[in-house]
Amino acid sequence: MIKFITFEGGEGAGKSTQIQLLKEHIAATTGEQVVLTREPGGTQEGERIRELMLNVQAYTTWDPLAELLLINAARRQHLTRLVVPALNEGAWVLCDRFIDSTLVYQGMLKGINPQIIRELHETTCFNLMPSLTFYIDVDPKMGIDRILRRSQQIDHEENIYDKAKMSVHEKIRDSYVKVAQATPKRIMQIDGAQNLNDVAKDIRAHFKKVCDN
Ligand code: T5A
Repeated sequence: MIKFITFEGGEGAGKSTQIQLLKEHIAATTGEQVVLTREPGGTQEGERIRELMLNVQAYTTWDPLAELLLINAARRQHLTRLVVPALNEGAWVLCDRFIDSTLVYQGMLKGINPQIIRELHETTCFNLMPSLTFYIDVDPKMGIDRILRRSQQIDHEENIYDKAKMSVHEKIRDSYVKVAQATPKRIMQIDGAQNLNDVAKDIRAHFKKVCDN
């Protein structure tokens, strides 16, 4: 299903910025409805789970498997209440983070067997996969630097990962690169170190290529 598109990347990669730009591009070029959403979250219930999971105290208290179950609860709610109905109505759905985040953060970073993540996705989330994923790749130092600059400019809620050590961010990046390389048909790696407009241009070019095929 070509209309389900996800964005992935480490902290400060530029996902939220680029997903908004692609939303505007798709709405302007197709005239169709585009739903922009995020994970964890996307529904009232899911946003409450996001808060439980990502507040600064949460990192040390959640057992990794318990955290995975929370994410899956939020995801199922998100899929059944928002994503699947929107797709069934013919809308585009653009989601900021999805299953690849789980494979990277709960799988490769926190050590949960990826098979468990996949089986849970299959049994609780219809095994729904995006048709296209943009992985925005940046050096973690650049990503964290952007977040620090943003926090000086605007009041933006920091999450537990924003405060993690650089070695954690390096591991997140290595894991994303592995996931992207293992899934080249679906995941397009984009150079996020470029300026905003050039990143957006690369994303639109690849989007057009996929739509034309
Ligand atoms: N999580 C999530 C899990 O552990 N498991 C899961 O299954 C899921 C789904 C969610 C957290 O949840 C975890 C992983 C995550 O840590 P989040 O808020 O979605 O957190 O993720 P963040 O990466 O922390 O979001 P950020 O908003 O911090 O980063 P973005 O969205 O990648 O970056 P963006 O677009 O907000 O940009 C950050 C700043 O950089 C500037 C922007 O203007 C902004 O100020 N910027 C650029 N500056 C220069 N050049 C560019 N090309 C720029 N692009 C953006």
